[in-house]
Amino acid sequence: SDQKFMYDLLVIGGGSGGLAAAKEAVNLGAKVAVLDFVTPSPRGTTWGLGGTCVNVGCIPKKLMHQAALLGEAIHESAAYGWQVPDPKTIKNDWQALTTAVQNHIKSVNWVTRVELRTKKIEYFNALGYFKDQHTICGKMKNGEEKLFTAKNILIAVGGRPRYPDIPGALEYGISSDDIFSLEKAPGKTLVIGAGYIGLECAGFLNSLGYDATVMVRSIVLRGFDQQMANTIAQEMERRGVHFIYQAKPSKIEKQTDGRLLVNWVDKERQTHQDIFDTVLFAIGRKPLTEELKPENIGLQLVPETAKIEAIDEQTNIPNVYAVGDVLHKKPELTPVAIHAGRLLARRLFGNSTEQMDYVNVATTVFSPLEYGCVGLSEEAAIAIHGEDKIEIYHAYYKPTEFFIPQKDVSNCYIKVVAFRNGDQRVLGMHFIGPNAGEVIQGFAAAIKCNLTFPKLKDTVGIHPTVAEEFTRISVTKRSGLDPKPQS
Ligand code: FAD
Ligand code: NA7
Repeated sequence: SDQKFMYDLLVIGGGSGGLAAAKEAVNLGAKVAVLDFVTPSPRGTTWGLGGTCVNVGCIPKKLMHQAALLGEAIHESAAYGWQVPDPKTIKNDWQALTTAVQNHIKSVNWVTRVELRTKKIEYFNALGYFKDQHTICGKMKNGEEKLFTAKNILIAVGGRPRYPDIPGALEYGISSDDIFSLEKAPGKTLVIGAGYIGLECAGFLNSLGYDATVMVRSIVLRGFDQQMANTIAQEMERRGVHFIYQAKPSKIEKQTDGRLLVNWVDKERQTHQDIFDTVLFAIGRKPLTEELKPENIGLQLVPETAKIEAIDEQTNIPNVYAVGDVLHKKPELTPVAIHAGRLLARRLFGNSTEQMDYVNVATTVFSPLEYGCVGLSEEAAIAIHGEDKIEIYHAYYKPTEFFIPQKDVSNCYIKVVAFRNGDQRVLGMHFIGPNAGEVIQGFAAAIKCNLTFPKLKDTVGIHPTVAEEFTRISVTKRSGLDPKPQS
């Protein structure tokens, strides 16, 4: 280890990317410290070590989604012979749910703490900022400051939910930082923003029995295949989620009864209002880069986003690196942060030259009926390669398990985007239906191995599954033939 510095690697941010890099670095013999600090949300919510995914992201989100799926299953089970009490009398207990979710999170926080100790990664509950390019000042909870020096510094500070600049937003609104530990049941909820976080929250709240409304400024799920995105919204609407399109909130006021009066403006500039118990903002996330005092070392941020444009995770300051949600134009996903952090540590301390591949990363929207995808959307493929070069295959399908409870199959839909000629390489796969993430993950590996459409068709399905529908797909959009199941 370099005698000039206290550490070989100092990581700012103990979330998905930072912890993965720290663990890999110590495994390779480096001396490592991690600073992690959670600034309370505007309504005062705070949490432990591990970052967004564990505390206020993927994990609590998936657990609440699971609670929603179980509620659905209770209703279906009668059709399968289960003698359940009248489903209308079955209710979810919000306190019991949040307690179970929070207990799981606390156990993960604890395991993370223990793992850092056994691996001899030094952990400090301190908010870090740059003094110079090798020195970080860490501010502890009690206000005390401590200096840390390191040969290499990794920025893995992630981001936090944004709030709009309208009266009442900060005072009365909440975000995904608060919902998973909310003491009181949310009641009638307005979710503002139609990205994946907004749709997921509105989806599980509706399924848990709360009146949920999504306010959409422009389109649903920007960046995703728009036909798939609209199908997801249609399915949510069918299940009772309300959508207000082309609307922007303008004011939130608290009434004497404690409920929230929300004003919004439509595209004709007409003002509307309604009363909600909870207003949840899911309008995107802002990176926590300004707080690092980047000006102290001349660290460049992208002006429009305040994110970091790194080349192979290296910033414009050679010994300062960045991974995860702070990276400009990279997918904001936990496995992306982890993979990039791990590979970076191997390059820094393990003589590796392997670079992170950010292309064709699969993802899933855990809406009530899930949407999983990998690769290009229909519109992106056409924009990049031209309509003549692209073939779109699509199909509606009927999951076997939907028949007995007579579940609606109208939005179970899949799509394959491929080159029309040559090897007919598959460029994108899109799946709406049960267990979408489980379905898409394996196909993501196939795409990484240059899956072609003939190879997909030559794959023997597993019957009866929903994933096998991809091996049966044959109708092209171009043909105009009916993509509905013919049986
Ligand atoms: P984070 O995990 O955010 O960690 C950064 C840490 O650094 C935090 O603990 C922060 O408090 C701390 N910190 C910040 N500034 C400082 C400082 N100056 N000093 C010290 N510490 C600091 N991804 C998926 O892959 N799948 C999902 O299903 C999914 N669902 C999500 C659902 C929600 C509601 C949200 C909000 C996110 C979800 N994500 C999901 C995204 C995922 O959580 C992030 O991509 C991931 O956590 C990013 O990791 P990171 O290491 O960049 O940052
Ligand atoms: P996203 O995916 O950035 O989506 C934000 C949504 O909020 C999107 O529908 C926006 O509409 C909408 N939005 C943004 N600003 C406003 C304001 N001021 N008022 C109303 N609606 C607004 O964010 P998420 O929170 O879902 O996800 C966070 C990140 O995780 C995201 O960047 C993903 O890459 C991963 P728009 O389409 O801009 O009109």
